[in-house]
Amino acid sequence: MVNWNETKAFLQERMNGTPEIGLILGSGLGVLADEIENPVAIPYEDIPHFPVSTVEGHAGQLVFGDLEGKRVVAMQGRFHFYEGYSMEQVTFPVRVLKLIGVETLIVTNAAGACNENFNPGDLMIITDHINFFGTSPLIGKNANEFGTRFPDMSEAYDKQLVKLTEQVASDLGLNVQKGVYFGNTGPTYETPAEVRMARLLGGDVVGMSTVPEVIVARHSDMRVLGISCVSNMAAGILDQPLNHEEVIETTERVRQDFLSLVRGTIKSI
Ligand code: 6GU
Repeated sequence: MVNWNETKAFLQERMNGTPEIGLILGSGLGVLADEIENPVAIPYEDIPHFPVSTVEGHAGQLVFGDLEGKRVVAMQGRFHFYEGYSMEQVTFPVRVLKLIGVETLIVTNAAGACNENFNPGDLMIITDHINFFGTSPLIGKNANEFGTRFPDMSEAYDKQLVKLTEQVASDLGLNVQKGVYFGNTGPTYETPAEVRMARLLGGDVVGMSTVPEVIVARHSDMRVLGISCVSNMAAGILDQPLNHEEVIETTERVRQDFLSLVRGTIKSI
């Protein structure tokens, strides 16, 4: 078992005030952390018990500071199950955020659309998810200090935060989608048949993250807001192959809208 107190004490000695909001920034969305004022950045490798990030383009640090007048902490770079991290490692930072005072978690990702009405570049407010990882981060002895054995998931994504974010989008003149995030392990993108399945089962977008973190966040009763950036149409929808470069390029194109939406939402929380 992990000694949470070592991680907690280490961060509390260094952070500049208690963060109310935590942010997990997905592929290409880590730039939001660069906008944090009065930043204190702590590389993951310096934090006791923290897994260490491997993927390029992920800075791999916690950034504490102020954003839109709120105290925040951002995870610049996350841990993916497909990288070989255990579910416990993938979700370790979420529990750390809980321990240092975070009450609201904003989780972001790049995802592929299986809903044909969506377009690359769309932003989607996550209303619910489907855990298709074939496992759960909560398997094993229950961590009673965080939450109950059988957590309720009937409102994994906070309805009030969904509403608030919709309002912010409307005020900014941004057209946003709402929908269900279908979580797969990756690292392959889905086959066209798997994309049809995801759609048939109720998914609007497919991705390789978010679900484990949200499960652990809800276990400890954090309020969750999820935002997907639709970087591409999922396989078989368009007559073209998928590539990681397209995912990165599209994310770069919608970066400004993404930043405005998240900043606006943080301001009005
Ligand atoms: Cl099409 N699938 C998954 N699983 N993750 C993605 C994606 C697709 N596009 C971006 N991320």
